[in-house]
Amino acid sequence: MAIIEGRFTEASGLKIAVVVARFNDLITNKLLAGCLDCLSRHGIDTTNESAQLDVAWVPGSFELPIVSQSLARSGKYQVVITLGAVIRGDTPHFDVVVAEASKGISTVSRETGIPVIFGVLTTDTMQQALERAGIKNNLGWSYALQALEMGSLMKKLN
Ligand code: INI
Repeated sequence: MAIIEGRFTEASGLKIAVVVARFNDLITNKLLAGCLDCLSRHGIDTTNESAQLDVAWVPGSFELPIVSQSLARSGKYQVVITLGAVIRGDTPHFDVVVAEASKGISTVSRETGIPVIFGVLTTDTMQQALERAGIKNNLGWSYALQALEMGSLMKKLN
């Protein structure tokens, strides 16, 4: 029996792209900070000179799939992390943006074979988003861990 699982400590050789939505950047900047902190503590070079990490900004979560697709297809990265925050508030736009972002991201992942981490917070209120972006817990950290695990796992499978 083979047990196939990813590790969190195989940063060397891993190249990661992070795509961040500028909409609700109070939240997404915090997610990005948590994400980079986790990557750095697991051995990824997150300095400005890094050859292991690139960060792309998009206007909103709706645009995460197209840019993830371009990065995944480039062949330069083993994992792509998306970061966004969609807050329901009073707008019906919420459902459209969440549906397009989630469907689009999973499609890119399956069609390119590159894991694309779904790091989009979907909350009813700004308070809930703040709690998940650092007040209680920073989910950016978890998304980074999931990226490391998937990068390592895919290396074993391919
Ligand atoms: N984009 C988000 O990332 N979060 C939101 O909460 C949001 N709301 O509520 O509208 C949002 N809208 C912008 C959207 O992602 C696109 O950038 C825009 O529609 C242009 O295509």
